[in-house]
Amino acid sequence: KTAATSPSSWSSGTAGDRRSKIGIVGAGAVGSSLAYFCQIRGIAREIAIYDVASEKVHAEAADLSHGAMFSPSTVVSGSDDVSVLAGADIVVITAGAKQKPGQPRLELAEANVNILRAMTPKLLEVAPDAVYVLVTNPCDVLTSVFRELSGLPKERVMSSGTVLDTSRLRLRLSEEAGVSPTSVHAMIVGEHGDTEFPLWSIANIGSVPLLEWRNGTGELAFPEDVRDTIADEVMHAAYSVIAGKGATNYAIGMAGGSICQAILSDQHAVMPVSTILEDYQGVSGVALSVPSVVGRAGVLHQLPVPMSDGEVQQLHKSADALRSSLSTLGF
Ligand code: 6V0
Repeated sequence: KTAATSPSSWSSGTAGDRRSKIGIVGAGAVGSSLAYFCQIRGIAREIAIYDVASEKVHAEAADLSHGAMFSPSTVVSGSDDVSVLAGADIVVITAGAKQKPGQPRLELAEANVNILRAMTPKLLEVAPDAVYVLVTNPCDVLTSVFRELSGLPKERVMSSGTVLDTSRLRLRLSEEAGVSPTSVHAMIVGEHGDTEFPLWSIANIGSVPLLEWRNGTGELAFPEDVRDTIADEVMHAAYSVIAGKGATNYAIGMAGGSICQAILSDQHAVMPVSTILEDYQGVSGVALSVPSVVGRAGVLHQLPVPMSDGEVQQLHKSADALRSSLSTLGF
C-alpha cells in the first residue's frame, strides 16, 4: 500500500531537474529530514520513501505531503513495498541501526551490512539506473560493500562521506574568521569517522591561504594548536549531538539533499563524497572521501589536489582502517 498525495497544480520552484525522482530508503530521523530538505528546495518532482516500518513511513510521507501549499510542487510517497522506488534517478540509503552514545561507527558495520545484503537485489530490480548514495554508517565501509554486492559502475555508488564533517569544519572556521561559511574553502577528507582529517595545506578563506589568515591584532589566527583543536571538535561533533538528542539528522539531511541536487542539476560541484579510489595518492580499492566532481552521472572524477606528505600519510591511515574493517566483515 502506498500513500501518495497529488501535487498542487502550480509549481513555484525549479531548483533541480523537475522531472526527476529521489528514492529514500529509511523513514527515520535522517531519511525524513533529507526528504524534507529535498521537498522545500524543490529538488525533484517526486520523492519516494521506503521503510519496513509501515505505519512510520506512511505517516512521514503524509506529514510531508501536507505541506504541499507551502513548498514547490512535489509528489511525496511512502511505502513498505520497495516498488515505491521504481524508476528513481537517485536512491539514498539511510536505513539501518544507528550509533548509540559513545559507540564507534565501525561497530555498526555488521548489522548494517546484513540489511544492505538483503535489500540490494530488490533495489537493483526496481531502480537499476539510479545513482546510489549511502548515508547509513559506517558509510565508507557500506559503499565498498554495496559496490561489490551490486556490481554497479563505481561512479554510480557513493556515500555522503565527509560532506557533513566539511560543513561542520567550515562553520567553525567561519566563526573564528568572522566570514560566511560559504567563503571558507576547506575540506575534511578520508574516512567519515575516527581517521578523518582536514586538508589544511590547501584551505583558504576568501582566497587567503588559511595558514596565513591573521586575526584583528595581526597574529596568525590558525596556528597548529588551534587547527588541532578545531579538527578534534569537528571529528567529535556528532557524539555530543547524539548524547543530547539521540540522533543527528538535520545537517546530514541537508548534506545528503545537497548531493542529490548536485546530481540532478548536473552541477559538477566539488564535494568530498566517498567513492572507491583507484590510485588516488597511492590509495586503491577502498571508498574514501576526497574532493570529487559530482554531476548527473554520479562521481564524474576525483580532483588530484596537492597534499602535504603528512596528509598523504593520513589518507593511507584511513585506507588501512577501512581495509581492516572490510576484511573483518569478509570483504
Ligand atoms: P533511525 O531513526 O533509527 O531510522 C532508521 C530507519 O531504517 C528506521 O525507520 C527503520 O525502520 C529503517 N529500516 C531498518 N531496516 C530496514 C530495512 N531492512 N529496510 C528498510 N528500512 C529499514 O536512524 P537514523 O535515521 O537516525 O540514522 C540512520 C543511519 O544514518 C544510521 O546508520 C546513522 O548512523 C546514519 N547516519 C549517517 C550520517 C553520515 O554522515 N553518514 C550522519 C547521521 C546518521
